[in-house]
Amino acid sequence: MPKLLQITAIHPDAQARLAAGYELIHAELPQLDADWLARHGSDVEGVVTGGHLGLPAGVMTALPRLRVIAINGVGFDKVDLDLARSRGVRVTNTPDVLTDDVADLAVGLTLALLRRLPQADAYVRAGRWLSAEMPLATKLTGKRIGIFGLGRIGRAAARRFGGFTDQIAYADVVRYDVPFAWHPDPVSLAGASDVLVICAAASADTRRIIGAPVFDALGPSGVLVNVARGSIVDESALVAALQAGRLGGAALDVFEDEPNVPAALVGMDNVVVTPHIASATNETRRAMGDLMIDNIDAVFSGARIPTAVV
Ligand code: 8YV
Repeated sequence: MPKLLQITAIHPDAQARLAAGYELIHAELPQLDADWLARHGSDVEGVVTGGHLGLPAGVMTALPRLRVIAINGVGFDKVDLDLARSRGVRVTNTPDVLTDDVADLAVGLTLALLRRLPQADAYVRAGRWLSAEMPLATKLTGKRIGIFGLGRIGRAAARRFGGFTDQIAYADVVRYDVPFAWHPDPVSLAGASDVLVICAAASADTRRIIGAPVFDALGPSGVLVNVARGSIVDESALVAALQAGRLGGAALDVFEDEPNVPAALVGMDNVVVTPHIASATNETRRAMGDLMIDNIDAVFSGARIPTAVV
């Protein structure tokens, strides 16, 4: 049986299927130091990782028999694709099967932020409803929604927000034939949006592209929603804009240095934070695990790889 280094947890059903076909070496990223790699590196023929983890270049180069990096996720921003190509290592991901969940969460976070659902829940639990009505919140229906990144997830989010408003715009490097207004950059999009939803893929081009000028364009009644990657947002500029009241609020599933969330964000009442759960449903994580294993099976059997990145 081929030997796989597994550095992320996957759905229990997928885990059972993986264990039946492969010899698994479990480790966490911080354990993979020079010592570990010297002892086990030459055994590893495949790596099972998450989109949020990827595989450091130094680890990839210390695995001489590596044939595949299988990502249990759609994002491949944490894998050096050129390095993989140059070493003849295949890289696979799990697109499509998680699109619905991520788009669902974009709507859920927007509603949670505008309608203050976490506060409302806490209000009832604390018995405060017994003495006073909760303060009023903000309406979603009719608001202007800006989608940054109109790929699969951005489109799915746009379809869902279409149930709340006909004012949907997007910014993307590509101008698509879609019934939404196109903006060439996120600042221009933010200026035309009440809710800016980040759905773009992380890359060197999108790194910290959502910064102070975007927050200023959104303004004190605008809000930011991020279900993509923390690296796309300039987190300290976000904290500064929120603290100064220059931005109305933020709902974030992803952060620059997960699982560390800046204390300043956690302390703010106009911020909703979730622990990178956009694809974290039973149904979707099972489907992601299955697709990831289909990819690995294909690499080792020589069949066509269902969803190869490299
Ligand atoms: C997961 C993700 O958190 O798909 C991605 O790129 O970030 C998420 O779906 C992760 O990859 C689960 O392993």
